[in-house]
Parts: sequence; structure tokens; C-alpha cells
Amino acid sequence: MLCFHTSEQALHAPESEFFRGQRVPCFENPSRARFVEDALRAAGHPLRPPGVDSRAVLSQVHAPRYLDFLRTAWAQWLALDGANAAVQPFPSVWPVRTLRSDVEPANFIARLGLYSMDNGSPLAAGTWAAAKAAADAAASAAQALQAGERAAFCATRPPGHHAGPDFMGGYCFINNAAVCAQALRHGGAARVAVLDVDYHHGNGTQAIFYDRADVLFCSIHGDPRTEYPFYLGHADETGAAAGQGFNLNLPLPARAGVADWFAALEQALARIARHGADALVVSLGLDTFAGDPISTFQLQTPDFTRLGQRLARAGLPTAFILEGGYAAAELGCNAAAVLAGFEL
Ligand code: SP5
Ligand code: ZN
Repeated sequence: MLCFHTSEQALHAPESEFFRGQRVPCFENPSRARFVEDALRAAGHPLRPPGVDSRAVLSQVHAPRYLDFLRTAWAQWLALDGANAAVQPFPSVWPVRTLRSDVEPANFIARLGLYSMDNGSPLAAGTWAAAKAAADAAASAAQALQAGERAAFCATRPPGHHAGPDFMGGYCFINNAAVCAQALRHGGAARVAVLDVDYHHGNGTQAIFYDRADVLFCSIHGDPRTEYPFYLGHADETGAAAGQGFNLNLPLPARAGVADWFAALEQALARIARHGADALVVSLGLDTFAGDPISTFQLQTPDFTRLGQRLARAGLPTAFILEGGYAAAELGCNAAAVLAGFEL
């Protein structure tokens, strides 16, 4: 399968995140992509850098002032104090209900909070370069499908599905799956489906397409009553305005078993078939793996082969975008298992 990778991914090297008040090493780190690249290469898949500039598509899925902030955030941070080069900033204040988000504060940390949903996604010197390269790969995957490829895989990071129209969070900055779906629409696909199988609900992707009927969003994830991102992903979120009926959430309880997970997959694929999509974008989180350190589902490596096989049976041009998955050493063989199943 045609695979895209980016050397820029290594430039986004977040050091730590907070867990129960303590700093712990960031689960989302450059080794993840290296494990995936190595496994794909070993399995004989071609790995290429992206050839498409996603710039025109980015402003169709994200707010211009958010993109301006992300692109210049590190320079703004350094402008405060040259010593900040050695420090990765976190937000500490957010415009929640009753507070205003229309006025950009002059204070950098306040701006960082305005454009963040959590304090779990540290900015690094190369965050913009890495996120933009991953978005370019997503746009390149869309172009490959339009040129007649059956499928393409983006072995990229940082992930994207928590990034909303104007905010980062959940290790995500630019919504790569949304970029891919929008690029497919731009390139002539009348209807696109996004299937999000990451352990966590793809709140950003849902928000970006919530009032649209042309892009169907389906997600299987841990119940937000107990699992991140907590504030979106319930079954009663079915879309708004023209998008009413074009959002399907299939939350499963924490620790749900493999049979329940594949039953939810059948429900999602039935809805996708009814959509009459011209192309499928898979937000491929591999944090449903039993060995994942921050998640509770039970999938084993052979289940990822079964997933790939089932997705191939949907019969659609398919772009896979890597999202989460934090058992880094097993990430490569699990990703390769999906591709092997798809090509069986
Ligand atoms: C793309 C993606 O998968 N983002 C997930 C972001 C999750 N961030 C919150 C992590 C909370 C860690 N909880 C650890 C529980 C260990 N038992
Ligand atoms: Zn996840």
C-alpha cells in the first residue's frame, strides 16, 4: 500500500504532560512514527514524503486566526524571553462558559488557552512544521486516491482528530482526517465518510463536519462519561442543520470486549454504505490495543488484521490516517496488520 511519512515529525518532540498532578513523559512522541515506519518498510510497503501542499485546504477546516496562531506560536513564545527556547509552554486558563473567546488576549499564555481544549498538548519548536507536514501527507493521500490508488496510509504524527475548527488538544494540532476528507471533496468526491476507530472520540472531526451532509462522521470510542475527551462523543449527537443524521457516535463502555467492538464496526459500516460515499477516510487510532497504556479496550494484533480485512470489504477508495496508539513498540506491527488485512 502506498504510505506517506514525514521527516518533520521528529521536530515535534513534546517532553512531558500532566497526569494526576505529576509531570510524566509525553505518551505521544517521535518514537511512535519510527516504529510504524520501520514495520511498514519491513513489510515491503513503499514510503514516500508528501507531494501536496495542504495550505488551501487548511483554511477550509480551521479558522484563519487559529492557523496564524499555530504557525507563529513558537516565535511568539521566544519573543517573550530567549530562555523560553528550553521550555515547552502549557496553557493554564481557558475561556469556558460566560467568558469571551472573540477577543484575542495580548498575553501569550492566555492566547494559548483560547486555542486549546486541554493542557495535555505541549507546543515544541517544530510543532507547526511537523503538523503541517502531516496535513500535507493527508492531502497527498487524498490526491493518490483521486489518481486511482485503492488505498493510502499516512504514517504520520502529530495526530489530528481532537483538533477542532479553532483549537488544539489531545496531542492534536491540525485535523489531518478533516484535511483529507475536505481535499477529497475539493477533488470531486461528492460524498465522503470518515470512520474514526481511535479509542478516544474524534471531537475535532465531529465539530468540523457537524452541520454538513456531504461528510458523514462515524466514531467508535470509549464512553465519554468516563473516557477522554469527556465533553463530546455521546450517542445523542446526530448532527445539526443540513448535517442532521450525518453524525454517528457508537460509545462503548471502558473495558468493552472485542466482540462488542466489531459489532459496533458493523453498525458504522452499515451507515457508511447507506451514505453512498465515494471515498472513506479512516482515523486509525491503534490505542484500542489491549496493551495500550492509556486506554482500556482489548484488541490484539490479529484483530487489527481482521479490521483491515473488513474495511477492504467496504469496497471504497480508502485513506488511513494514523491517530493515537501509545504502546509504541507494538504500534508498528499493529499498523502493518491493518494494511496486511486490507490487502488480503
Ligand atoms: C490522539 C489521541 O489518542 N489523543 C489522546 C489524548 C489523551 N490525553 C489524555 C491522557 C490521559 C492519560 N490518562 C492515563 C490513564 C492511565 N491509567
Ligand atoms: Zn486516542
